[in-house]
Amino acid sequence: MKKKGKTTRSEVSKFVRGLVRRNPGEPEFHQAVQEVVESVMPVVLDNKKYQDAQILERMTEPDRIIIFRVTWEDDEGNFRANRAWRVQFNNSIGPYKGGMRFHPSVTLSVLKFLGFEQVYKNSLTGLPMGGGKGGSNFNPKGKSDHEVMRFCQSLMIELHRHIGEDTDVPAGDIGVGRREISYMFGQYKRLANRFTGTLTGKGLSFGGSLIRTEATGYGAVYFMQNMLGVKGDSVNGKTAVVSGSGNVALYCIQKLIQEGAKVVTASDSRGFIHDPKGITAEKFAWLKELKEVKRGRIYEYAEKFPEAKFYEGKTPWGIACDLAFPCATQNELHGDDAKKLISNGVKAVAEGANMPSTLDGTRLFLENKILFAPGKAANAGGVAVSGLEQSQNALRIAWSREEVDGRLRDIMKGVHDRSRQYGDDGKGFINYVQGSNIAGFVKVADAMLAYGAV
Ligand code: NDP
Ligand code: 2IT
Repeated sequence: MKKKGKTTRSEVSKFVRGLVRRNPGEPEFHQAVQEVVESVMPVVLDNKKYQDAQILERMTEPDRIIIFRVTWEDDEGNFRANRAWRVQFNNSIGPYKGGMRFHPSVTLSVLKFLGFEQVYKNSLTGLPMGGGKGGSNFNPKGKSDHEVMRFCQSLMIELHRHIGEDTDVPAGDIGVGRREISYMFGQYKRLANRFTGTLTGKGLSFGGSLIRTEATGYGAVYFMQNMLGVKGDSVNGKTAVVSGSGNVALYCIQKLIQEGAKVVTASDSRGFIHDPKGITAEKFAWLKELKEVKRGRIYEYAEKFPEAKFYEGKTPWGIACDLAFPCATQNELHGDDAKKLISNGVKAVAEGANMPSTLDGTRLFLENKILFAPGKAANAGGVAVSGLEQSQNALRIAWSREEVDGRLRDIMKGVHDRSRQYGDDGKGFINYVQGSNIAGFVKVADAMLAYGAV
């Protein structure tokens, strides 16, 4: 047994060394692969069919990457240029599917990590979706609606030839919400002269799905409910710490309030607010308007509600809580933060963001037997409802809120149960990292084996 453990470890480091050599200067991509390979290596070592097929080498190489320049004109009449990418990672079980991110920190490494994660996440949902991701180093913050429109239209002039309802279906992510999807879809429709479900997250009057806006945040809370449910517990009455104040964070907060939890924090890249009395439904309505309509900053919450305090340049992980929901961005929760949460008695963590915990942070949660739901499981609700939007578009129908929410709840239970199946150590602990990685991997790997040399 010990010998086998050692072999697994050395095979993981050998594989990751090769990956780093093949993909220099891509730390986020290395990190995402390392985490998955640590989980799936024992399965690969136990199955000659996977080794013979070089399955890990193939699954860590994207099918293709499209890189292009986006030139656009700002409101002062200056020409501006950005770089954009679409990483089409793996379409073994369905058309490429995944969001577009607009943020100055976007690099190829970031999009490869996100595309790689998306492959496993989409597999876990049980829906027929492959994995992809795209984006640009364009910064929508501070830009006028017209500037954002011109950027989106220019981007789509290139992207439109690479996507389609049966090829690749982009959606939103950081910096890409309803406004950006609408501009991109409008331009896609014009160029393709076809009205199809080629993007998801659309407006409700032109093919969007009810609950898509809420889906990622709601889904993270449903996943948490499933984890706590195994222990006969629930979120009701718990204190929760949430990071971020974008799409995922907002609807995570809303669902937590509805389920009877007390949410005491929210944040953005400038700092976090702590409201010891909790964000009530009334305060949430104000916050939602601040972020979604006024595009305001989180410190304004502390100006409006004097019981809250704004902590500039800080993250919320030092605030005592039962439940933690990192919902902002990658690597926002480090080993030291995990230690603070654990010493303050955190019971469970569900990642609304993609890879918000560092490898150190994740290890500490698992070693301390904290219920820990990794992003690819906990935030799968967003892409799952995107998948439901694709189905509705294909059928040319629109389901009710109740119908979509019911399906989302069922899908999140499915994601939970599949992750539990492969992550239960038989001694009372469920390692959801291992479970979700293996469950996501097996389905895609087996499809690739069936196809032969692809
Ligand atoms: P939004 O753009 O709506 O919000 C992002 C939030 O995170 C903002 O509060 C933003 O603050 C903060 N943030 C972004 N970058 C940083 C940074 N470098 N440091 C600190 N804070 C930062 O994005 P979403 O809510 O859609 O996405 C949040 C996370 O959830 C991402 O990891 C995304 O990949 C993931 N996700 C999103 C899904 C979706 O459906 N939208 C689905 C599944 C996962 P500020 O305004 O100051 O930049
Ligand atoms: O990371 C993600 O899963 C998303 N940004 C959502 C992708 C989608 O296609 O809805």
